[in-house]
Amino acid sequence: MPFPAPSAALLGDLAGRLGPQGFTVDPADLAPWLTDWRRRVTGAAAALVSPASAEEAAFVVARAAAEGVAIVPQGGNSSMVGGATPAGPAEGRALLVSMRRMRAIRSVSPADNAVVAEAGVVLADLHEAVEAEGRRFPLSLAAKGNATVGGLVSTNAGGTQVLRFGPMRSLVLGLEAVLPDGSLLHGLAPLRKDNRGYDLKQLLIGGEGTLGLVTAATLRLVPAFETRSVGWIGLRSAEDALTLLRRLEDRLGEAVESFELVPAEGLALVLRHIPDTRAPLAESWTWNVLVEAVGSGDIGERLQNELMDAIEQGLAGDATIAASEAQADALWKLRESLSEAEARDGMAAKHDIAVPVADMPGFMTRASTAVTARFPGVRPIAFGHLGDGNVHFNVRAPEGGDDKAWFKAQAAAVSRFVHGLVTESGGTMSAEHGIGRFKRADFAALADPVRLAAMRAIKAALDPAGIMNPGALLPLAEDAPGQ
Ligand code: 2HG
Ligand code: ZN
Repeated sequence: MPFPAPSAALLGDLAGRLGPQGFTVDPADLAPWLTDWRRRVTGAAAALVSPASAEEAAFVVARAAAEGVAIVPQGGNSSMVGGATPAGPAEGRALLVSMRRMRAIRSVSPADNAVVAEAGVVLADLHEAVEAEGRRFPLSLAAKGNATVGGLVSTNAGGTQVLRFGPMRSLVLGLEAVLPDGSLLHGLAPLRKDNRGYDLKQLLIGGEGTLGLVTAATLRLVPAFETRSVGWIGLRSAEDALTLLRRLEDRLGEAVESFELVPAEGLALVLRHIPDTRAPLAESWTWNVLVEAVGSGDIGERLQNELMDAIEQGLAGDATIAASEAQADALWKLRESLSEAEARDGMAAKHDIAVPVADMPGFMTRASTAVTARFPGVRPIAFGHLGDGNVHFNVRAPEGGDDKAWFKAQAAAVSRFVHGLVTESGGTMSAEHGIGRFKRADFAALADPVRLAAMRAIKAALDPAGIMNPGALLPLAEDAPGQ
């Protein structure tokens, strides 16, 4: 569907209402926001529009809708899947709507265990603000210095505490959002129960901006913890890692908040490329796990006893527990730098996949064997959120060659192959990053047609002109003939 360019009258109206802080067509202002975080695609937009309030955001969408002009929403521009880049069907004609000026924390209510944060609030700032009130927002990820509330909601982000608290879907109590016709949906009440039929906020969560523009969210908080204990464990197999997780859960219960898997080659990449890092254990182990347990004063001792038991019984090879917050941060840095270290090393076809947890060790072995047989020389590397059944099963370019040429020629075929294996295993080709623009074609080709048809029907009902984030998530006609 061809999208019109915004008329001079529309641009004039937006400039008038939003002022110089909120509206620009200067290419130098737009440039930093036109390329995705992974630097894989550069788009173009007619203007960069930055509303400072929900009312301004509603004005922008209403005026765009009246002309059928497309809108690409953007938060921290840290999408792993090109979800916020104005490339594709409306390229050069869309309004790039940045939510970064909406960065107020409207309220923190310890009594409700809830915070109301605007869409442009950066995750790290949110953490700080609620900590000052003796509470925690229990979702964290490596991009916390950039990722914003609106983007986290719209992608149903996951991260390293999903094991205990779930993804964004389970942490959003309410939303305020502009629907595609420009009307403002008010739903910020911090209700724990609300049975008035369809849960509209859940459509917007993970909707990738295709059903509306999130302007603020009410998020669930949990009590601050007394102490945390962070351990690093060396293991011989991923099966052992899963056995250890279940055992720690049996014995320490909900204290186990993170259980992150790091393969030997991943740790080696971090040590090679990231300054101020050092190997946590004397020997190199095929698999490593970072575990974080939180609780009262004795949690460190309890975790240590469990890990010693596991080593004595041969379940774990070696382990260390951080003796200070600085050491805990250093262990987390090893885990959180994986993505960056991998990127510095060269190109990789990236896959954010999930299968049933019990099958994950088996899947990683099957998929590694299959992908290296089909594409000789490639180097699979799987890391991440084992306890959620979600790993980043990335496939690195063969060693020594021109990795950019390889990526151009091979990455799409590798990804289709890996996503096919995941689908055969009853899994998902997007566990926490979304579909965005990069995975749309595979989603179109591999998803159950019934699911796709229902999604299209919802989209058509709420956004009949298709102006919200065209090219993200929903299949386009060119993606998969016949679907
Ligand atoms: C992580 O878990 C992120 O570190 C990034 O989700 C994953 O770079 C990746 O593949
Ligand atoms: Zn991840």
